[in-house]
Amino acid sequence: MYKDIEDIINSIKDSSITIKDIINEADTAKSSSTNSTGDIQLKLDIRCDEIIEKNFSKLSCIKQIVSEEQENIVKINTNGNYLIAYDPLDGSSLVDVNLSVGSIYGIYEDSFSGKNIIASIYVVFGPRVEMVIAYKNTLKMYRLLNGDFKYVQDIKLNQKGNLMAPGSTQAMWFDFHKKMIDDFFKDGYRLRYSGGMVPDLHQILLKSGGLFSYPATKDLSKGKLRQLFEVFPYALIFKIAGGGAIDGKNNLLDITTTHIHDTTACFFGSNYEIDIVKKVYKDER
Ligand code: AHM
Ligand code: MG
Repeated sequence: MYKDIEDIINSIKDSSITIKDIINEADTAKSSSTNSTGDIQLKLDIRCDEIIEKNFSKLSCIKQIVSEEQENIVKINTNGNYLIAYDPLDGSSLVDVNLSVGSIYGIYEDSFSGKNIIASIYVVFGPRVEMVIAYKNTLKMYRLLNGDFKYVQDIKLNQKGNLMAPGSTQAMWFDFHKKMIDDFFKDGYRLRYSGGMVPDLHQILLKSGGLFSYPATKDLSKGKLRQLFEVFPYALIFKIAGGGAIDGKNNLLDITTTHIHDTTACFFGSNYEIDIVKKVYKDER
């Protein structure tokens, strides 16, 4: 089993090295197509997706893959053991303003559902390229140096942090949500929100805690972020980091997925902040 996971990690390393070059050089113009959520795809999204798919297709341990950029599941090997859901380049429109972006991968067994996720990996493309791997109760960070990913540190959250990343359109927030976020700021929390969940969550993880939220809103009753590609991978990461990941009331990994592109409200943070969210959301909605 470990050999399979190692093969998957090596495939992601290879893809990431190519993606880094593409980000540096690529055309960030819009393509003529939209993805399954209706976003206009950048040529960059499509190229990154193709690279990842090509590399995963070489691995016999993979049964199926599904990308945020594709409508359907792609079958790789009927006898494979693993299913991988991935977002090839999350926040890709930020490349044009030279902010950090990232790739997110969730590795599942048996079926694409939160309870079956066994490992997750994200890669941040910023001034540096860093990879974080959550597997078997460990959370390890690596950095790309001279063509290779070198181990840097394990990641652990404090019980309480001081960073706040409040997502979505504030005009659409419910009043109780707005009051909760305002109260965090009154309590001294500092705003850290770039609009890219990978660097925003990376900052919270590395600076010991806080809260990232993408709530249900008046216009999006199930939030924006996708369960399989974005939410479940980070839910596993925050669990292993010693924090929490909830939809307001329930643990994110307990959510039932009915469609591969389902979204959900989500909160990721250290325990102190997650407990406050639970208290506020308990009596609402
Ligand atoms: P994308 O998958 O289309 O790139 O969108 C996902 C991104 C996340 O990285 C980020 O947290 C969120 O969208 C920001 O959305 P908003 O601008 O509504 O806060
Ligand atoms: Mg995304």
